[in-house]
Amino acid sequence: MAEGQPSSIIVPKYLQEDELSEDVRDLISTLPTDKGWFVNTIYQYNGFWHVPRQLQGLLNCQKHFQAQDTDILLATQPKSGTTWLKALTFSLINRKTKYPITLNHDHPLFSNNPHALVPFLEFDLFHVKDVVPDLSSFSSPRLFATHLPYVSLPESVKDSDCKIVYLCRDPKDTFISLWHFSNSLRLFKGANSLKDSFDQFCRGINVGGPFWDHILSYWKESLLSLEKPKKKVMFLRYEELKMNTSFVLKNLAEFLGCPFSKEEEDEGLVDDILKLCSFENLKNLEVNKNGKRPSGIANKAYFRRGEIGDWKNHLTHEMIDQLNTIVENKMAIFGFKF
Ligand code: PAP
Repeated sequence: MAEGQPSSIIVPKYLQEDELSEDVRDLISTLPTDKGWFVNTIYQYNGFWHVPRQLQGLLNCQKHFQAQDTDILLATQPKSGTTWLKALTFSLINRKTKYPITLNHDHPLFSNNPHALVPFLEFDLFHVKDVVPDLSSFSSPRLFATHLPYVSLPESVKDSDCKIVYLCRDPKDTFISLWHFSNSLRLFKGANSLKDSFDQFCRGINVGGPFWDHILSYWKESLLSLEKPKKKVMFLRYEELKMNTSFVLKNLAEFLGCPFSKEEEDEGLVDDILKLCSFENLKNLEVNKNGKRPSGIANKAYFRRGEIGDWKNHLTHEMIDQLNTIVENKMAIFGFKF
């Protein structure tokens, strides 16, 4: 148990520091540190901030993960809509083979949290010290997720034809979602204050931060990939997905090589997937109301409000200006705006 954390609290496995391998311990002893939101200390590696177990997963998957050309990797920063993207993509790619879309509770999304269906490379598969996971049970196309920035992806992901779907979200909403999430885990005595967390977020110090560099790392790759014969990175925004979900879903299906046929559209399959993966449907399922991840985190922590603009209820005018200015200063020169 880390200092500052009350003894009655169970720290989720993926945040525990006691099972780190020798090389990760050696590495973190050399890295810049700051105060963590979930654990006492976070570490800066290759320009981005990580919890120690994530670093172990990062190094392990960099070393051992062999991407296949047919793989699909969903990349996000924490709290930018990962759970939703997992549900949508899982439904899309499996609809013609293993899991036809149905709203009568036969589909795996009715009994599994989306995180159980689409594992994170660094948190769920390659996170255990000295263990290389056996991925032979995954059928093609294999679907994985990651919170890693582009620079830290395994080389085989960059060198293969595997596809990457990146989803970003307005940092004001990402921040509020992350702040609520960190407090809902109640890992520390007392809550992380909004002001302190905000100051850290603006300095880029949060898991996956700086947010501007994380987003730009994939934004630039998505632009580069437009010039290649095969588009590799599809760049999505939570806000677009929310406002124009069926249009984005159809584009996503095209990009993943499984476009909707006319018959499917006529049968209303697009709408069925949207209903299946909607915030209201997923949030109210028994598995997401009362289930837990193997890490110990309650599934309900992934479904809070699912809206655009909740930041208006929390941030002062000064805070809003501050975050907007960061976006303008760091991102506008790359043609990126929120
Ligand atoms: P993760 O990166 O830790 O997996 P992630 O799923 O990205 O978390 O973030 C959770 C956010 O997505 C929550 O936002 P909020 O705090 O602003 O409410 C959650 O409500 C939202 N979310 C989860 N599922 C959906 C969904 N089906 N539709 C829209 N938003 C969703």
